[in-house]
Amino acid sequence: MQVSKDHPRYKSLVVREMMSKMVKEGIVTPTGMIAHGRGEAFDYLLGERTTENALNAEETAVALLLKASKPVISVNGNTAALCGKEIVHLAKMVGARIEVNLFHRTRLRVDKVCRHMERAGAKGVLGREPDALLPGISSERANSTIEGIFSADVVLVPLEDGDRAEALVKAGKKVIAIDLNPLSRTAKAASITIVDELTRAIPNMITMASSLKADPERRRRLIEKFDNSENLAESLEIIRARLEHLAQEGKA
Ligand code: PTJ
Repeated sequence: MQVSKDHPRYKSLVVREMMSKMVKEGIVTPTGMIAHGRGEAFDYLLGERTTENALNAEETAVALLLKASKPVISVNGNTAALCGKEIVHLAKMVGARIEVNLFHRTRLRVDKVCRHMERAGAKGVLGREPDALLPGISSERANSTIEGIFSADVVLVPLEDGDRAEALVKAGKKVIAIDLNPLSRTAKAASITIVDELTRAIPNMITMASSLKADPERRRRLIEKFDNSENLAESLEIIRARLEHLAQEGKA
């Protein structure tokens, strides 16, 4: 489909076209389009911008990744499609491993997503040969690797709503979620929830990683001060205030 650049939702339409191509290639699962649509709806409510509290969560998340001794970035189909290259860049900046972990898991799909990440420059991608099961997870997401998520101390989990974040926290790990829905189970269970659109959040985090690397004192303060319940409440308040403002405009 040809998308006109003058269309008011040009960027959104281009991303949708790319995602639907990725569905045909088997990288994004068909229900990944529904997940994407839910994300777009929440982004609309948040004003399609990175909020102050999201920026703070992003910076704190980078501080935590830099502090970690075994950080891992978990990648699913949507994440690989939306920002594979940027994930590889961030992983290099913070010294994290990349593990492909899928909800709709088949060997073929895992291999396709791993290859997609390898084409984006990733080395040593984990996930093709899971050798451990994370306890307390009812889905295929329990499959993990001992080298990666199973023994990680900090796990970055972009774009999922499920029982894995809670199970990872129960297993003693710090979990960083990236999720536009501040009400999702993952958002509530995570140690740090970045309520921002993935393709805005990851480039921000790459930039932050350069300056935070040289500033251990700032890293320490960010981690010490962060409170995820407050952070989520701020996102909800932004949505509430925006809806109120729009409702008043509608009346005027
Ligand atoms: O590739 P698979 O098989 O592992 O499947 C991946 C999906 C995304 C289909 C699977 O994890 C899933 O069904 O996810 P959910 O339960 O729909 O949760 C996705 C969450 O991510 C929702 O809370 C969305 O609001 C949020 N989300 C969607 N797109 C974005 C997003 N958050 C940030 N940036 C986005 N671009």
